[in-house]
Amino acid sequence: MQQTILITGATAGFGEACARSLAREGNRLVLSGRRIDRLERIQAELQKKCPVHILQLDVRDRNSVETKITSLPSPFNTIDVLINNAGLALGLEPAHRADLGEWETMVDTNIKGLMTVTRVLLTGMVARNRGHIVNLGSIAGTFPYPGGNVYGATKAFVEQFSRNLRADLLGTNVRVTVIEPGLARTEFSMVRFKGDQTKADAVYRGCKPLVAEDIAAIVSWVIAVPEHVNINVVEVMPTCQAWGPLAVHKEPS
Ligand code: NDP
Ligand code: 8X3
Repeated sequence: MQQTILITGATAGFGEACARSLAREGNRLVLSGRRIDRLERIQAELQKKCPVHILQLDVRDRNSVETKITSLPSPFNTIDVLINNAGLALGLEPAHRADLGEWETMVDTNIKGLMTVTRVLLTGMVARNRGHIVNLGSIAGTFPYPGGNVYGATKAFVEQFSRNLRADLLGTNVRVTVIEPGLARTEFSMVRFKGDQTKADAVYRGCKPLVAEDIAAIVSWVIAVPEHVNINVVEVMPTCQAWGPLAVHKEPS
C-alpha cells in the first residue's frame, strides 16, 4: 500500500537509505534536511520511482518547521509515516571539557527538533486515526560511554518520549517505534569529529559496522507489519559490538 512518508535528515546516512528503499517500495515521499543541493539530487534520482517532494528544513527552527510542514501541498500533506531521523553527535570530550554550544546544538536537534516535528504531525495523525512515528534513538541512550554525555542523554530522551507517546496514543491507531542502532558507518563520525577523516575512519577500522541499508531494512519492516502490531523498540548492533565490563578506577599501589 502506498503511504506518504516524511523523513527528516534525508540528505545522508540512514535517512537517505530509507528514502531509497521506501521509493523502491512505491511510497510517496517528503524528504527534508538542510542541504538543498543534496535534496535536489536525491529527488531527481528517486522521482523516477515514486512521487517525491523536498523540503529544506532545519528541525531546530520551530517556526519554520510549523509553517513548512503545515503548508505542504496536496497530496504530500497527509503524512502516514514520520521518520524522525535528523540528529547528530558533536565531540567526544569528557563533560568537564565539552563545548556548551555543542551540547545545546545536540539538545536543539535531537530532542527539540524531534519533539517539534512530532507535535506538528500528531494532530493530523490522531484526527485521521492513522499514522506511525519512527524515531531514531541509539544504544547510546541506554549504555553510557566516556564522552557520550549529552549525546547519549538526548537519545535516552528519544526512547522515553517514544514510550510515553505510546501511552498517550493508546486507543488510537497511531503507532510509535524507536530504533536504537549501535555502531553504523554513515557521515555520523565525520560530523562528530568536524570533518576529521582520520578520526572518523578510526572508529570503524578493523570491524564491520552496520551500514545505512541495514537500518533502512528495519524501518521498512516496522512500517510493513500489520496495523494491529506495534514494534515498540528495536535495539540493533553489528555482530562485532557488545558490552564491556564496568570500569573501576584504581590508584597505583
Ligand atoms: P548522518 O550524519 O549520515 O546523517 C544525519 C542527517 O541528519 C543528515 O541528513 C543531516 O542533514 C540531518 N540533520 C542534522 N542536523 C539537522 C538539522 N538541524 N535539521 C535537519 N536535518 C538535520 O548520520 P546518521 O545517518 O548516522 O544518523 C541519523 C540518525 O541516527 C541520527 O539521529 C543519529 O543520532 C542516529 N544514530 C546514528 C548511529 C550511527 O552510528 N551512525 C547509531 C545510532 C543512532 P543536513 O546536514 O542536510 O541537514
Ligand atoms: C551512535 C552510536 O555508539 O557511536 O548513536 O553513540 S554510538
